[in-house]
Amino acid sequence: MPTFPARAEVKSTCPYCGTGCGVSVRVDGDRTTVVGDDAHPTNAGRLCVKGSALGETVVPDGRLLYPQIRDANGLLQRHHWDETLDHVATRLTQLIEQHGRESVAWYVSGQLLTEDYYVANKLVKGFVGTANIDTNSRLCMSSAVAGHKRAFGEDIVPVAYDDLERADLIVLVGSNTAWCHPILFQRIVREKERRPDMKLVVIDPRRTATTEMADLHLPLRAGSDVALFNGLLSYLNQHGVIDAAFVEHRTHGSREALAAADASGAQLADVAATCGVDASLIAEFYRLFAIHERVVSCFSMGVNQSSSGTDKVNAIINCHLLTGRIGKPGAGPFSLTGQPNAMGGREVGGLSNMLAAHMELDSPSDRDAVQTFWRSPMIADQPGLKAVDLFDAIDQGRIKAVWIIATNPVVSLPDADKVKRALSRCELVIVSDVIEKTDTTAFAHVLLPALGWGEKDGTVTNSERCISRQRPFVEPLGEARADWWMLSQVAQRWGYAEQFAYRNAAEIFDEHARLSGWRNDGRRYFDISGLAGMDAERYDALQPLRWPQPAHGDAAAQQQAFADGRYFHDDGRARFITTAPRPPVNALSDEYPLALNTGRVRDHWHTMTRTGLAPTLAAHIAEPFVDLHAHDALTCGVADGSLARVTTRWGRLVARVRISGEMPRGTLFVPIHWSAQYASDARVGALVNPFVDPVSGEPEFKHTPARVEPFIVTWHGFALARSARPMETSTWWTRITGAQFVRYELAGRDTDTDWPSLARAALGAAADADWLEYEDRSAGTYRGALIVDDRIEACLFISKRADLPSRAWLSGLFAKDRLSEPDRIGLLVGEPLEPTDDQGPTVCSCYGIGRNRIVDGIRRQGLHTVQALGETLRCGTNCGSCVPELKVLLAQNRGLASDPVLPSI
Ligand SMILES: Nc1nc2c(c(=O)[nH]1)N[C@H]1C(S)=C(S)[C@@H](COP(=O)(O)OP(=O)(O)OC[C@H]3O[C@@H](n4cnc5c(=O)[nH]c(N)nc54)[C@H](O)[C@@H]3O)O[C@H]1N2
Ligand SMILES: Nc1nc2c(c(=O)[nH]1)N[C@H]1C(S)=C(S)[C@@H](COP(=O)(O)OP(=O)(O)OC[C@H]3O[C@@H](n4cnc5c(=O)[nH]c(N)nc54)[C@H](O)[C@@H]3O)O[C@H]1N2
Ligand code: SF4
Ligand SMILES: [Mo]
Repeated sequence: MPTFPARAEVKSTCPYCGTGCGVSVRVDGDRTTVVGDDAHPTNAGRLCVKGSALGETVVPDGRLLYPQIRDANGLLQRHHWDETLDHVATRLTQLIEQHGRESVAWYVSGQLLTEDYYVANKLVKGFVGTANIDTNSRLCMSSAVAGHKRAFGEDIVPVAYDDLERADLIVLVGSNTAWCHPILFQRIVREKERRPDMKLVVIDPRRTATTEMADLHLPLRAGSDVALFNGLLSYLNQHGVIDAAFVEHRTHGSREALAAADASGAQLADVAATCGVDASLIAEFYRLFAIHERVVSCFSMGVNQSSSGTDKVNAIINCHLLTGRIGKPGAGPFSLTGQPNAMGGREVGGLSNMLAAHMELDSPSDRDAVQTFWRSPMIADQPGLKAVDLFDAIDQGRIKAVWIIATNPVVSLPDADKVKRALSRCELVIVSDVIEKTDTTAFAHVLLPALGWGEKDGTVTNSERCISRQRPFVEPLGEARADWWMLSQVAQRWGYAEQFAYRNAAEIFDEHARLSGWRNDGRRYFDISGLAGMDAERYDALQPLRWPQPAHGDAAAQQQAFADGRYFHDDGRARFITTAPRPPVNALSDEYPLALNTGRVRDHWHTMTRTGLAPTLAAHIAEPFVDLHAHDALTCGVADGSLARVTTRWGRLVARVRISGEMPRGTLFVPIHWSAQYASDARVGALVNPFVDPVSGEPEFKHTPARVEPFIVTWHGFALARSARPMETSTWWTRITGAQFVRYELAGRDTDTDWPSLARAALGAAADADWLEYEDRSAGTYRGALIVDDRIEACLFISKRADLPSRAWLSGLFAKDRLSEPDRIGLLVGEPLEPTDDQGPTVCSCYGIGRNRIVDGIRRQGLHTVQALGETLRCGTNCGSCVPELKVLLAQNRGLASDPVLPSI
């Protein structure tokens, strides 16, 4: 059992995005307070709202506590760790003996610590002898990895966060940085405030919180980035913006790349037509790029998650190579990593086509190096299956067993219903998770409880190659154990006790560090051998630092990658890659005329297994939605706030229509977060086409042809209740975690429901209960509130239309110990007697400031700047993630007099 030393304050790293902010944690009884770590180089004390709300997720709710094995009746039964691990080891051995080692697979995650990841990769590639271990980074970073390897000869990110502060132009391509890397975005915004001449260009089909802050927004057609950057390459060449010496001596392939770029991009009008963007906007972007020597091009999922993702990456890198704007302060292409340890996973070779420590699976000498170092009986010599193919192989019965660790593929893979089917057919599904009920654990034959954040101990590496410690600060719940421990236990049962004798994370990190220097001699940039030899105590005290950290040589001098003009292809030169634009694989049609784009919202993390627990985070966007252009809504016959069905060739879902004004015509946006645990029918993965990039294998998550239709219901409703009670029987529902209650949004098709009886059955009817009720059967309206000891216990509101009373107002009533008389009257009439009681939907999650309050401040109090709003209402002054939304509200309401207060849901 890992022992946890009691400390007053523990420094750790945020387990969400690849920004990798440092946190400082205090535990007081069962309350955990998380603030930014002032000393961390990434965030210097700041945190976004997800980081600030971490304390709300360090809770026992929903945790997977014990190992379990499914019995012959299909029921999960609790077992001892020893029995469970014996079972896992024996069953895997049986399957390998019967069907060969390619019949078993692992599917892991960029949310594993480097130490867990290292052990998983070592076990599978060196001791099972297959490379059938892939990771959710296939869905995320694999196009960037492939692009880096093609251009640089090694997967190297040559930019650091300081470079953003040194740049004169920052280009954000396919990145909603304001919501997905908030602290990084704030560093950009602050620098821009300090140096207003610094320019920010955002390239994204949608208008987003990020584009709100941009000098120039190019709303290009989905998938057309290669055309845009080929055009840029051609333009730079035409205008002589070239570092000729660098191109000649440090690169190869410029001539071919330029010829290909000219073919599609020599004429601005052609680029404008392909990208669907006004030629003048494109010309302005090209001009800005040409005149600024210090330019950083950041890119993330709008680039990577595409059937031409790797080419997009290289088309961007080509422009930096032509201008020699790489390996210098304030310049370079910058792949923003998504998950907290996406980078660490690449260090250990987590992808099925990589070996450990940036060594290559297809190099005999690298294989020999790794095998010798590991003292392993074998080493995989063929690339394993990539995520989408891996689940296809499970579906086809070629893979008989899969061990899934720290990822939720039933939600997050494309064609996700097929993933369900594959898992339901698979002979042995082992799942290690921190949460008991997920869409994926539902298919497990063996469930292994893992340590959660706050219990885990190890390291992660962020977007700028900074290694930082995640330290434990609470005792593990139940029998949860480290992922590396489970894997090592199975290895030991297979007779590899010596090679997997780890007693703690420090020993694993030490081995990882040593391997990085093994037979390296400067051939690989990834080298942290200087960190080898730390004992547990020094490891525990490890301060954040960037790699490389070689044992020999000057680490500080090597921090600026490529500063010496040396790349990692055999000849030491970088490569231009010839790229030709191609549209998304799956074209729009009459049947599916709209392009479905998927992505993230500000306050949720992926499949919500953790952020779904935090009331603060549920307040910003409570429900799954489909965002579309007003014209398309009209054509499809759906109205703002109503429910719509979205259908593709692969699947369908139902979500709330939102007409935000952010979507270009012909496109839809649906968030990725809602699983079957949180909504009846909103798992967007089921709709996404499974086409992948031919080089990286990364799926085309951002483009699936779809159609939208009204989803007809006869009633809408919602319920709030202090103790969770199932309201999951209606046709459509979403569950939302509140501070003192659980909330359900509901809709249904049945008529003649006896609402008073249903309310009592679903929400409780204690003998001393006092029900405040109003019903108008002919109008289809019902309002009922259960009051116990003057406190509201639960309520249910039903209407034929979606315009129900304000949830924000009702949430406020749950915070009160006693209801006042006006509150009671409000419940009966269905609206607050005093309109200021209704804050509206939350905009600033940190201080819980709602839209109505902000609009009121702008209109009635004359708060006409973000600063004035912050000074008076506090909104936007903590994490700052809502500043772009404040700007939109200011633009909409400045100059409008008081009243009417916006309606709200
Ligand atoms: N709040 C929050 N933050 C997160 C996460 C989270 O779940 N929630 N997840 C983390 C992870 S793992 C990741 S990978 C990152 C992802 O971070 P981002 O990549 O910033 O996020 P996404 O919302 O997936 O997509 C980014 C943008 O790409 C745009 N886009 C779509 N198609 C195209 C195209 O063809 N070209 C261009 N140029 N743009 C396009 C979309 O409209 C979208 O606004 O976020 C990390 N941070
Ligand atoms: N349509 C669409 N799909 C997408 C994307 C998209 O943009 N559009 N983005 C893709 C991207 S970039 C990503 S990164 C993926 C993310 O997709 P997933 O990885 O499936 O999402 P998570 O919800 O983060 O899943 C992590 C799981 O691990 C558990 N967990 C957390 N910590 C630990 C731990 O330490 N050990 C163990 N054993 N379990 C742990 C959590 O409870 C959770 O169940 O989604 C991809 N899918
Ligand atoms: S930006 Fe937010 S989510 Fe990302 S690491 Fe920092 S605090 Fe965590
Ligand atoms: Mo990701």
